[in-house]
Amino acid sequence: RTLPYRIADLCRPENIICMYQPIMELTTGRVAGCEVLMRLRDGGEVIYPDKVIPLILERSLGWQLDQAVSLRALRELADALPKNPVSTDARLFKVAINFFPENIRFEKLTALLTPIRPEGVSLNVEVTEYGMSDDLFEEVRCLREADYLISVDDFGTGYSNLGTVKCLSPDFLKIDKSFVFDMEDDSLRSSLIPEIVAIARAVNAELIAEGVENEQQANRLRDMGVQYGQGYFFARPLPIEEFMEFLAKAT
Ligand code: G
Ligand code: G
Ligand code: NA
Repeated sequence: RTLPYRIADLCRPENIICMYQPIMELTTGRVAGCEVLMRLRDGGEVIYPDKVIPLILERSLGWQLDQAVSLRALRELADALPKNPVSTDARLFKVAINFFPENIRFEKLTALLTPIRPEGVSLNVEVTEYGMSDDLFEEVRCLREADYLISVDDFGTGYSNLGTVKCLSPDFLKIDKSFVFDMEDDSLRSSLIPEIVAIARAVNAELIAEGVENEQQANRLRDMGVQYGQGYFFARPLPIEEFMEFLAKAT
């Protein structure tokens, strides 16, 4: 059977794989946390989100998936982190999880996450820029009051303006990787990074650059005032065991 017909099966917990991509503090080189990125197991094959997300949304499986990913990731981290020396400094450790915009509801998310939130870990809820809407502001305000961190993902690719970002009042803006990729040839896009830095300052958010693939990018971003970086230069999304090895080496 073709993928669309198997999608509900693939979204079941036993087929969910969680990968962890480190997020680095650019000034110190320390690991600030990670982003959880899901993959689906299809027999011997691994399917990536971009291929299945449209199908998942079409079939209203978004909540099933976000729940399964959170449960899996937080269980794996709760098992693994205490065995790793960095866990002693875990208050600094931020775990970012992606949620579909319709799942960013205070009641729904806290019911799911409160019982499984590992000790000493800050949970960082990622919402894509194009998922931002008026009814999200109140949900996000409640989540922040309950000590959740909020990141706006793919920032710069949507249509949010200073006003929307100010209303949302996120902790982090994630600079979309397309801006970082274009840095070398000083394109229009990369010239916008200072503007993004200014927006972040105006709304009191910190910046995470995505898609950092080399040292020059990391250094330039740091010099422009971007606090955090994520990308292949530091590490690919890693399975939990390899992520723990990365943490052990980084400390
Ligand atoms: O790992 P990859 O680059 O293929 O991820 C692409 C995008 O898929 C991510 O940027 C994120 O927006 C989305 N994504 C990955 N994992 C999840 C997840 O568990 N839940 C949701 N809602 N989106 C995810
Ligand atoms: O939706 P979001 O932007 O959060 O997803 C990040 C995606 O970008 C993941 O699918 C991840 O695999 C991918 N990614 C992470 N780091 C890099 C990188 O340095 N270069 C490229 N090309 N992709 C990356
Ligand atoms: Na994301």
